[in-house]
Amino acid sequence: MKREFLKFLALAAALAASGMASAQTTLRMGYALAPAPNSHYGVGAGTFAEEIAKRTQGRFRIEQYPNSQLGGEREMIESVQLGTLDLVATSSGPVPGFVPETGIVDIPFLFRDPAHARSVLDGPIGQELLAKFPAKNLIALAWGEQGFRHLTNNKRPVGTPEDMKGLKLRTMENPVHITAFRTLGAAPTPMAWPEVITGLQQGTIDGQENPISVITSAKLSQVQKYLTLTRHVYSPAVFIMSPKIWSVLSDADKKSFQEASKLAAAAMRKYVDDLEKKGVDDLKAQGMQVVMAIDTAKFQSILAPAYAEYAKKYGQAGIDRIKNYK
Ligand code: EAX
Repeated sequence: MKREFLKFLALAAALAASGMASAQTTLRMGYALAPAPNSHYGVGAGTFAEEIAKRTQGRFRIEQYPNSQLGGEREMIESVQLGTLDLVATSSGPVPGFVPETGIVDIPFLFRDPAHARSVLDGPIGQELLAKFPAKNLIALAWGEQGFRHLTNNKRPVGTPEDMKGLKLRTMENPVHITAFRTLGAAPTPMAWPEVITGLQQGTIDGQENPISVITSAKLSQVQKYLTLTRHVYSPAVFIMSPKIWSVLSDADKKSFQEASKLAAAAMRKYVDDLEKKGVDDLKAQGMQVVMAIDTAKFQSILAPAYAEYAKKYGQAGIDRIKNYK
């Protein structure tokens, strides 16, 4: 009898162990654009999935939900907050609505170049911002990237701030961007990304602004005639995870998720770098009329009242700390 019982125990333990070994947790990750290789998000999510599988010996599987199929970015972040979605790779657009302090990185003409932005976001300033997310029931794993944003529209070639007057311009649902475009004299219309292409087709908006990565991936050359390389603002992305999942991960798994997100961000940045080189030529070949540069100082001087507002909101010291960061 005793022997039988021990046998039973051994069997139960073996079953449990084999069950454990094959147990796989599937996590869902949403993002706005096409899967790899057709967008920087797709490439980032793909890298993330591979690295997680490798680092956790397949215990975690990342299932991708591209092309806004789980909603706009604000909705996806809300779902992550509620725990009905596990992960999102998103632009910074709606993020200040959740973590207001992050709006500081959306200030126009703040970053000189990608190297400056990347060193700020990967350094203490960027990490301090990521550390603000848990208080809002979100875990920010790492900053990713979209590139510098440029203006597209169907009305006219925009070369000067005057050309922006009255343009019905879709902006992200981002208070910093809305202030900037209002100050420049455009008519900013905040709108979730999934509505933008229809809005451009139907003429409810004249234009929008996004990096070459997004313009290319979303095939905006089919619905927009003019492109101006304004580089008016750097566009970060961020990998966000639900605390519901994060809180039950072992320390080793947490480390794997953080490392995987950093490699995913690196893959996004490389993709953006490659596109910056050839993307504009491709868009020209697709028929877009391109204004290659603007007088940045002129735009900045018109933005003076907006800069005063940002200083009041985020503190001039914090803004200068980013500007002067080396
Ligand atoms: O996340 O909403 C936007 O303009 C974003 O830059 C884009 O959808 C990619």
